[in-house]
Amino acid sequence: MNARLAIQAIATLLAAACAHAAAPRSVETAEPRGTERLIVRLAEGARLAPLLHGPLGREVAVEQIVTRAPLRAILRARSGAAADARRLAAEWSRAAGVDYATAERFWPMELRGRHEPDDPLFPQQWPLDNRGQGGDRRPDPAGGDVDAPEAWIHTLGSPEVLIAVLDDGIELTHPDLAPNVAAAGMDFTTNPPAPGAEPRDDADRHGTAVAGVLAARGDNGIGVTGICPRCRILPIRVQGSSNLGTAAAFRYAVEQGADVITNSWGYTRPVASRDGAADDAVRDAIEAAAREGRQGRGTLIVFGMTNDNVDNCRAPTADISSLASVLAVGVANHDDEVGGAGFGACIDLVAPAKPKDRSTIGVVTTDRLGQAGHTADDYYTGFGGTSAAAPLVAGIAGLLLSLNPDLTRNELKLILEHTADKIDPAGARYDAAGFSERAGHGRVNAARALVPAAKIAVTPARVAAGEPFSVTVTASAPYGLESVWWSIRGPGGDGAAHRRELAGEPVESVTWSRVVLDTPGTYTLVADARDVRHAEDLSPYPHRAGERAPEPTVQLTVVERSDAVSR
Ligand SMILES: [Ca+2]
Ligand SMILES: [Ca+2]
Ligand SMILES: [Ca+2]
Repeated sequence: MNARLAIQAIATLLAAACAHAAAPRSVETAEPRGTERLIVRLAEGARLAPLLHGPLGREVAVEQIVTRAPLRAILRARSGAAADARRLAAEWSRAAGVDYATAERFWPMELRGRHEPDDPLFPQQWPLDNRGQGGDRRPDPAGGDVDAPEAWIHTLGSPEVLIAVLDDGIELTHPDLAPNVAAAGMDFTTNPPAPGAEPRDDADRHGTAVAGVLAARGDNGIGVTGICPRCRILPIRVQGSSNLGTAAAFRYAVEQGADVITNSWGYTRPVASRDGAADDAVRDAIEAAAREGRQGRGTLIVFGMTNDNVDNCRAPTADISSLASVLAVGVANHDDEVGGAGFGACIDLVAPAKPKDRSTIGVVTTDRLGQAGHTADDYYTGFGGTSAAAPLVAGIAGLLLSLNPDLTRNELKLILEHTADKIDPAGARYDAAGFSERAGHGRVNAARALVPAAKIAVTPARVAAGEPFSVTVTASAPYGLESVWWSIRGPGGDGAAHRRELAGEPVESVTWSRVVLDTPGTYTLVADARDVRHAEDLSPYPHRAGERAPEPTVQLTVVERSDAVSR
């Protein structure tokens, strides 16, 4: 079977699995479909020929010798009947020298759509998988989270991906963090900086919570899981550092090979600088990291915006997140509502990290051990806000880099933005380009970010027969795009695909202009995109945008030519 056929087979299996899920329960007890084929394995040293020449051999033909030692062979019932294959398998399995014989059967199967870790506090971690744990009563339990279990079937994160946490130190010996901590880190609050980024005093409890959201070890049977359960953490202590110390911390992170630097902090009053956003030394270090880190691919620098409801992108409340080289993260709540925190023209994304109100559960994460930290426990259930939103986004970038370490900083940003969900349209008020000063490009979605995703737009959406319109397909794929295409379904559409081959860029937008339709009616335009790995990868990874999610569509109305004249 060639690779493309295999992928079609997987798609067919997926369709079969879906059909099975929708079928009545009796399907589960029905005999699975069989064929005339059976497979036998002989004991060590046993030979097939004597069996074939005896009474067992009369009704079968050898289709294939699969292996010779031990001997495995596929046989075929000469009658062609599945029932005979099952009877023959039973007879062969009782014969001397036969290890087993079993008939071919199509057992119903489904592709695993989720990976649920065994960490005991995971069921409380609603930003990863929202099932209404927070006491909210949303009608749609699919929202209000980043769809982590659906993302984790593709990767749990790679230990090759290093994410620096600039904060007030991290409890390095916490059993849920220690397996993912790359190094003891560095403390930049002193001059010279001191090795080790442990918390220093009782007030230092924030970084331990941030690190847990990012990369607490998952599937280890204890505590919580981070969004990137196998990424590595580089701890760096900056709380209380000077501008020179903070700038040095960014340079250190880059020198240590950080792929992403996550920051859940800001200055509490405007910095004396040209725009009040960032001191020149810090600004320079951030811009250099974004430009030159990762051998020129660029280090992704993520900042949480303020938890105050102010414009972080303009003076006098401008924040470090207003720098163009920073990915600025705002916050959404359980119910996928935005608002109540930092906003403005510089916001890129929001992440679900805000409890609905004081009565609902917060973000559950690691705490300093024992009496130290937020609680007397080793875990804390009351974290949240942009401090938790930033490491969620940083960790999803880590998952993307685990799939494709060559992605540039800008490509990471574009993929995260392209695949974000446009939550809370009433509160966000997205513009025509899909941007909102309250939600940025939307709420991050890890599952959508990790697979090919496409969107289609048509302008104008209503034309006269023969009047030109244009179609734009925007797509992303972590491995890079091989092609995008779209087709028309409707009265005068021929269904033919308008295809564009691409050169492997991870995000592309392609426009077909001056398209015309001569037959009035309502049309549906359907888009899809495929990644460059589709031909060689046989895993259940969906290599087409339409393979897992519904195909992206848009409606177009074509009216009579006379209507256009009179309108
Ligand atoms: Ca979900
Ligand atoms: Ca854990
Ligand atoms: Ca504690």
